[in-house]
Amino acid sequence: MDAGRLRKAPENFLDRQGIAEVAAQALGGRRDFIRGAFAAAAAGMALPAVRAQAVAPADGDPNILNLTDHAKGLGQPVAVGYGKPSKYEANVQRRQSPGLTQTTQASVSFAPLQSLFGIVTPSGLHFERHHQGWWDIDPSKHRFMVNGLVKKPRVFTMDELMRLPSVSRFHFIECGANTGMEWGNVAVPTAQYTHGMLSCSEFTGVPLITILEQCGVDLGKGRFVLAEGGDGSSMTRTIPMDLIRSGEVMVAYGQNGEMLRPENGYPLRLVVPGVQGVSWVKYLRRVEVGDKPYAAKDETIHYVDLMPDGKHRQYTSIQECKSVVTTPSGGQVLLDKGFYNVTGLAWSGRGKVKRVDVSVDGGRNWRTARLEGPVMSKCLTRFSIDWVWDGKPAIIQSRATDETGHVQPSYRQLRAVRGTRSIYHNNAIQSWLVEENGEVKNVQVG
Ligand SMILES: Nc1nc2c(c(=O)[nH]1)N[C@H]1C(S)=C(S)[C@@H](COP(=O)(O)O)O[C@H]1N2
Ligand SMILES: [Mo]
Repeated sequence: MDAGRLRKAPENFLDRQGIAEVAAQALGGRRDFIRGAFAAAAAGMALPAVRAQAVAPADGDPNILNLTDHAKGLGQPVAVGYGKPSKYEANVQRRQSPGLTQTTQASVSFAPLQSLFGIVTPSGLHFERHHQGWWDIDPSKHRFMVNGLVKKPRVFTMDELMRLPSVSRFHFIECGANTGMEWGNVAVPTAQYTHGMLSCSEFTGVPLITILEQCGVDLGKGRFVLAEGGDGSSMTRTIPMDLIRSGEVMVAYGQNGEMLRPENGYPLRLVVPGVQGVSWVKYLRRVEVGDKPYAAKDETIHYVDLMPDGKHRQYTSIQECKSVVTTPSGGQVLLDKGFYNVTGLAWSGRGKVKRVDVSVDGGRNWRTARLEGPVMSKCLTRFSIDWVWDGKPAIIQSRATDETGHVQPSYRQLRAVRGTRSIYHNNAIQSWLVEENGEVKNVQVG
């Protein structure tokens, strides 16, 4: 690997050779960056022995002294067709979690949060959760039906839907099971696996209320809507009419400026801002207006929370205020003490993030982080704070507060209310331990 590959950036995963090369570079004086070391850490291996490598001192760096080939020759012709990332970014991938059963028919892949900047998830890195596999559905044959408590039940083609007035908005989507393994203190190694069932896109579509009004919806009796997917999972979820009347719920065909990806519901999905991912029904083929919740399987058996008193909590749809530091985060390695830009993501299903505090001593002291604007409702918000690492062990945490005043709880506070038997809806504070050798580990702090 040449020094041109090295950059000050939150990094993804390196293979063993990559780690050795980064370590060798570091010995050459370029020690102020972070590289991921998950491949070695996850396999329980020690970092490979560093090959001593002759690296020129900074003022004699051949990469700045010599004229490069790309400065002398003719570059590639225009890249017509659909563009791809640089080959040097090949480690930035969605992955199955080492904490879950590996299947060939993978049911969930996680987004590499530790490698992303800003708030938007590139469409090719959006997490996936399929209950019955994904499909690439012919949009000319896809139909969307509206029935139930409406005067004029109707079936729409995609062309008809795309003629209606549209809106585009940025929103996060988080699976209710995100961070679920942490309930059992299963320390999956990276932010990709702890928090990667989370993505954020600009979605384009038609507000569902516009479509329902065209069909003559009875807003007196019609207090709930059942949304149904066209895949074999029989994915059906109840959406309260109050959410739909707010205009936020969208029948979406666009994602980040292009059509939805097949994995994410092409050609049509429901966007339910602030609500857990399961309600964002993909391959949307029908909505039915009704007068009570539908008690579908994915809201009575699944996505319920077993409380300490032995009762199940149902219809707990809103994703509460939450945050995670993505750099430094598990699997990354700080190669030297000194300055770091601690950065991460915060979000709330109830509105805007108001404030994020960061601790580097396991929650004893907190400092308020910078929020990058624009801060949007039910959308990821990027935060950053300066940190000078003294080379001693440190525990890094972030704690978000939303505009309703909800403060992200510690594990102790969350368990006091929710007990220990949940799978879903964990919004506790995440802790990353920075060890003296710079390795960053997933730990739980009470
Ligand atoms: N039709 C259909 N819709 C679905 C699902 C599904 O399996 N089928 N999975 C749900 C779940 S549990 C989640 S978390 C989100 C995931 O959306 P994504 O795959 O675009 O990330 O879609 C939801 N909508
Ligand atoms: Mo989900």
